[in-house]
Parts: sequence; structure tokens; C-alpha cells
Amino acid sequence: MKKTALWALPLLALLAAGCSKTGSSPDLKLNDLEYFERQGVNVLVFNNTFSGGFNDEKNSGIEIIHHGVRTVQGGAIRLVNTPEQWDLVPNTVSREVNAENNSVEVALRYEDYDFDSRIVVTGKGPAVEIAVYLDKPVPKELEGDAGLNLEFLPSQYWNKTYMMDGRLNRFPRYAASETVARPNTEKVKQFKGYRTYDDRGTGEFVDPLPMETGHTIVMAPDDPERMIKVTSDNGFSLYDGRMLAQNGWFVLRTVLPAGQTGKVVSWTVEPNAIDGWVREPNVGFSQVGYQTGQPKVAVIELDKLDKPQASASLWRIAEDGSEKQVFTGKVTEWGPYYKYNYVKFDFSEVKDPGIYYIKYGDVTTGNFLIDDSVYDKITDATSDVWIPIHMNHMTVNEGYRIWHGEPFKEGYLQAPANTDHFDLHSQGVIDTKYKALQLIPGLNVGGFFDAGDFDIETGSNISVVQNLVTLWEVFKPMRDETFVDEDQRYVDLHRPDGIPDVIQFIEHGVLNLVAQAENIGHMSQTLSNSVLDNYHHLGDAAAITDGLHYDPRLKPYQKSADGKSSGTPDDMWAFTTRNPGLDIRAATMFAAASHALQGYNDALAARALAASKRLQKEANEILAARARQNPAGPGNFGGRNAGNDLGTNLMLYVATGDKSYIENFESRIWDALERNVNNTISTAMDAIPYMDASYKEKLVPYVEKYKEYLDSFEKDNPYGVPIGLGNWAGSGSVVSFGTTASFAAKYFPEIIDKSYAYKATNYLFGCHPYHNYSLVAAVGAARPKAVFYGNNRADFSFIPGNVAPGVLFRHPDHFENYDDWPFLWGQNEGTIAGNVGYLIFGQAFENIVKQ
Ligand SMILES: [Ca+2]
Ligand SMILES: [Ca+2]
Ligand SMILES: [Ca+2]
Repeated sequence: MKKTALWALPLLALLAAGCSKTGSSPDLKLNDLEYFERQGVNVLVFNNTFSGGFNDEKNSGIEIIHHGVRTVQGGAIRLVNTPEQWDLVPNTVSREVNAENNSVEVALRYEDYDFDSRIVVTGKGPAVEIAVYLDKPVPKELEGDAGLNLEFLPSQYWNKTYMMDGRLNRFPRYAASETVARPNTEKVKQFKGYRTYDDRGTGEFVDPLPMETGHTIVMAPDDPERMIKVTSDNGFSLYDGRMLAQNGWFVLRTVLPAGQTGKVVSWTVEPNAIDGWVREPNVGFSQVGYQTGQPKVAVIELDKLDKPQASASLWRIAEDGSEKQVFTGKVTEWGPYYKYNYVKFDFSEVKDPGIYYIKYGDVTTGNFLIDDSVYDKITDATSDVWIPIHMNHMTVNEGYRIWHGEPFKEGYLQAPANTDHFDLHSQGVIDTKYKALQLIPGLNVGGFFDAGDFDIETGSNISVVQNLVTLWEVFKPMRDETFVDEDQRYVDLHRPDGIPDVIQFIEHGVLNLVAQAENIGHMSQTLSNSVLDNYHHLGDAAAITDGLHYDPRLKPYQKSADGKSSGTPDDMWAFTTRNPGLDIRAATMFAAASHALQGYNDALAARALAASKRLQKEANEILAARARQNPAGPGNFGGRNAGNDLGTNLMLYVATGDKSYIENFESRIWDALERNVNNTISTAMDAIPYMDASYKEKLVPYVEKYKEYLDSFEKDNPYGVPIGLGNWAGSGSVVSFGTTASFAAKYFPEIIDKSYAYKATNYLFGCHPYHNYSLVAAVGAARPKAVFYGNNRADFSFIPGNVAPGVLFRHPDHFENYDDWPFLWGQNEGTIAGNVGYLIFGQAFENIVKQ
């Protein structure tokens, strides 16, 4: 690649800014973590592998982290032009790293087609060669389908230029290229035989046509951070994956030649690297701000090649708009954590209320407040906007806008036996009085959408109601900003109706869950979509199904003469396979909810209590029978079931006042604490209001042990909170860490001070890896995150109050949270359970910080 004058400006600017420059190699060399590295460029080769359904999330194969941003992924042999989430992915049969040759070889296999291939990626100077080898030719049925693909992140390339064999182009902001309709017989199988597409009875599927075709492409010559050049004698085509799916990427693709073996395709990929590039420091701080007396510590994330500054300063913006430096403090080293190096800046000394910002070297942060009122509104958007918008089976209105109409009017059908479901559920034998695809009456009422999708995830809905009841019992929040009419099936935001919203949310959740217990006989796993082509729905939930009962006697998409049924197989299904552990969790929740609903909806309270007693009895009988059959089985009464059953006993005691429940609780809580204090302490503390002083006294040594656990995170990572490394990022564990720490600080302030709870808010509101935006939509005055994976994600927007899973770990050393691309659920989705968890955290937190 020729360097042109284009590069010179930013390079000079960087050098002038005094970025440190070391002797880092200008060549892409394999490092100890087994990826190719040069300053500004990382090329990963199957450090993250494909795994099919939910895990194929634009996170795998050959990936490029380009000047700190993962802009390229999906490099692999794929079977379609623009793969979607449920298109087949290859198994990684082997991965060999050859340091001597500076190469990585992966063997890939498509089991469905008995098709093997090898990809060898070799560092060659500033570029990598990606070569595809075949020992046997492409199978006949995949000729024209199997190809080498590489995907480019639309939000980092749109509106930028590209040249294909010298022809000038610009990446489009929105997809509007051409497609063809092809017969379904030509469609390559999808994961587990699923179909992501609806052919409307035409027998044809849609296939995107290329935007450009050639042998040399230069992408983004106008942006040195994104510029990449790819050349291949085999030629390639560029597609826009958004033609089929809003979460698609730009795809560069070479179809493998038919009938050939050996090295069949070779590309040279050269990502530009800005000379001496050093990532700008990420100064993490709480965007919401700080109370006057609380600890205030910014955590600053630095490039490994960056030399830490000795000090940082705090500036104050006065009432007349003038700015003044008011504090300078030492920067202390925390050390390396995965890819970066971390230092801290403690400005706890600054206590005067006001508007401030931090200066670290050349970085000036956005402003934040120091004031005792900063946390007063942290849950309002969640309680007033996010939660009511997720009320199922209702029309939800806000001002001039309908968020969604009334969904699923036709109700739910019994899922057929032995059905595996794309949302990770399954139906075994049918264990209800209904036949396959028979309507189970009464289920289309109440409940909450699970997340960015629209199913009622029973386990989540149970924990939602449970948390709302705890919130109600402990804090009695009287906030009333939502109008809820269950008869009209209508919700109006920002319109008080004289009833506390939390009570209405509890009622709404219980309405669905009680209907499950009564009509199914026990709890379902989920009430969910029956077909994939409406599961990935974006937009108004009421448009997912046609609202008409499915009648298989009608032709596909035909309506009956009376207008009440249709031949469109879009009705939702109830997955009913009984799980006694889930029934026990439901029993706990029903007992708790029954107590909360007394005096507000006595009839529903009575139904909930009856369901609780029956489910608890039946589930324990089932578990006891299983334990008799298989005494060595996986702890039918151990682990979570025991903890849940402890909670059930506590809640049944609260609901009924029957002493036997609390005696049962007390006889077993200490063993459970001995076994696992970190998981049990929260349940143990829940009982404090109902027990005498000696119970609380007896908890002290366990709380002291719990403190050791809380302290251990200071050594684990620079942020002092649990940071998850799974494929769903870890805000949820930070929220739960903060909640338990808040309750511990409420009941045991002499052991657990408030500092732990403040660490949780700091992390959620901006003091975390990758960037410093608040992870809660619309919360964090200066800079909340801008995009989330809500049901409006196609608009690159958010639903206010949503808590993102947040900062996602990518193997082997990269944390990431896209804020211009909402479509990765592991980073940007929010769940009803998670957001209600945040609501209770917010209440518990506000309660202790006001003490
Ligand atoms: Ca779901
Ligand atoms: Ca209300
Ligand atoms: Ca229907």
C-alpha cells in the first residue's frame, strides 16, 4: 500500500500532541496471546469460534481490531453472501499456531455437507495473507455457495469512500442495493433446520446482489484509522448484509472455485496503521456525578505504550460560565488488566457542590455534578418508561406516540412434543391436558416482554415480580407516573392514576403467572414465538402475529370468511415441560405477591396464595420422588433449589404468619450460609425484619466473610466490582453486587460501609473499560450511551432507563461496548429481570446514601 499525503496530517498531529512512540514492529507479528499485532492493528484468527444459534453474534472467525475498535469479523468459509444469525457456521476442527512461520491455520468443517476446508493466515510485513486450502473439491450441492467471507462494521464505514479497481464509491448510510428472488430449493440449510425468512407462500427466498466486484478494494482512504486494502487474484464482491437483516455487516466475499483442490483462494489484507498510534486515555468517572462526602476515584485506562501522567486535575465551571482549576492530585498506578494499563486519580477531597470536569494530560472529560442530590433520579426513567413499555398484552401510549398496540390477541398454543426452540427452550412430552397446537385458554394477559424480544420468559417474570414485591415491602415506593387499566388493556406513560406504579407492575406480572399456574397446571418455561421469522421482529409487538387464530385447514396466509382465523402459522406457543425447581421459585413469588396485593386486589391475592401452596407441595413431592429414584442425582434439594425453598418459606411466613414456615427457614439457613455465604447472604438478610435481634447478631461472622469477598475485587480488577467475562456482559452482576452491598450497609454499617455500593454506581454510570459512557439509557446527564438493543434498535435508538449488559469481553484480551451499533445483544440488550434488578438496587442504594 502506498502512503499518500492523506496520512500525513493526522500523523503529524499525533506526534505534535506528544504521544509516546516505541520501537513496536511495523509488521504484523504473532504475539504471546496468539494474535497478529502491530501498533494500532490486531488481527485475530479464530480466537473466538463460531457456535451456531445464539453465539453467532458477529463475534467470531477472523477479526480485526483497528486502532482500538473491532471493525472486522466473520472471516471464514460461509455458505451465503450475507450470513444471518441462524445461517450455518463451520465447526472449528483444529487451530494451530505456527510462531516460526508467523501463521495460524484453522481447519473448518460443515457437518451437514461433509465439507472440510482449511484457512491459513500468515503475517507478511504490514499485511496478512488469508489463504483457503481444499483437500477435496467443494461438494456439488455447495458449488457457488461456499465462499471466503469477511465482514466490515457498517457504522464505522458508512458515509466513507471506497475504491474497487479504482472505481469511486461511498459506503451507503442505509441499505438500498439490489436483490434477486431465488427458488427455495436453492437455499442452503439453516441452523437446526430453522428458517429466518418468510416466503409468503411464493417458494422463493431473497438473495442480495453485489454492490461492487473487482480484484482490489481500498476502503476508507479518507480515514486513516479505518483504511484497509484487500487484493486478490481470485476477485471478490462486496455485499450489504443489511439488505436481509438490519444487523448485517458489509461483506467481502470470494466464492470458492468448483472442482479444485489445493490453495484455491488467496487474499492480501492490509489494515492501515497510523505511525506511532497510541490509544487516547479512557478517563472513567461517574457521569451522574458524586455526592459531596463520597469517595471519588477516576479510573484511567491507558494504552500499554502510553506513559502515565504524574498528576491530573479537577476544573470547576462557575455560575458565570468561567472555568478554574480547583484541585490537582497524584495519579497512582493500579497496573495491567488484560489489554490495557490502569491508573487512578482520587479527588475525594473535593466536596463543594458544583459543576466539574477532569483534565488528564490532553484529555478533558465531559462535565459532572458534585451534589448530594445526584442520585435522586437514577431510577425514574426505568420505572416510568422502560418497565411500562415492556408490559405485554397492553397498548402502551406516551404523549403522541404509541410504543406498541395490544400484542398476541389470539393467545398461545400448546407447543408440540419434542420441539427444540431457537430461544434455548425445549418441549419434551406434552404434560398438560392439551393437544399439540391446541389453544391453552387465558394466557394472553399480563406479563412482561423478556428483553429486546417479546416472549414471556417465565423464570425472568418470576424474579421480576419477586423483586418488585421486595421493593414494595421494604421501601413502599408511592411513585405514581403511570396509568394502567387492565380492563381497557391500556397503559399511558407520565399520567398518574392514583395507584402506586409498583403495585400495578406486580399485579400485571402476577396476572400472567397465575394464569399459567391455573390453566397449564404448573409454570411454563416460556410463552414464545413458534417461527423464527417473527422471533427476530423489530418494532411494534402488536404486529408480530396477525391476532387471528391459526387454522391449519386454511391455505397459508388465507383468512377465514368470518375474519377470526387465518392460515398464517404465526401464533405463539406455550412451552409447558414441567420444571419443579421453577415451580418452587414461582411458589416463593406467589406467596410474596399475595401479601403485597392484599387490600389492592384481594381476589388476585387469593389466587396467588392458592397457587403458591399447591405448587410448593407438588414440586417438593416431585423432587422427593426424583431423589428416591436417584439419590446420587445432581442435588435435587441442594444448591439453588434449597436457596429458593428457603426464600419460599420466608415469603410464605410473611404472607400467612404461619410459624412453621419460619421455623423451617431458621432450621436450614445456617447450613446454607456455611455452604455458600456469597449466594445466601442476601436471602439471610431478607429475613432480618421478621426475626429477633439474636438472628441478626448470629449473621455477623457471615457478613464479615462476605466483606472479604467484596474486598477481593479490588485485587481482581481496577474497578473493584465483579467483571464478567461471559458472552453476556456483566452489568447484572455489578447491580446484584451493589444491591447486596447496599442491604449489608443498611443492616451492618459497622462492617460494610457505603463505599462498595458507590463502586457499583461508578461502574454503571461510566467508570468502566472501553469508554466512559453511562450504561443506563438516558441516565448520566452529560453522556449516557446512545444506542441499545431494544425493540427500537433498528432506529439506532434506546428505550429510556434500559441498563445495558455493558462491557463485553472478547477473547483473548479485549473489552468492548459499541455505542454506534446496537445489534450485539451481549453488549447492548436489556432484560426485564435486569432492569427491575436495577430498580431495586437504585432504591436500596438511595436508601443508604441518604442515611
Ligand atoms: Ca427471550
Ligand atoms: Ca399508577
Ligand atoms: Ca395468528
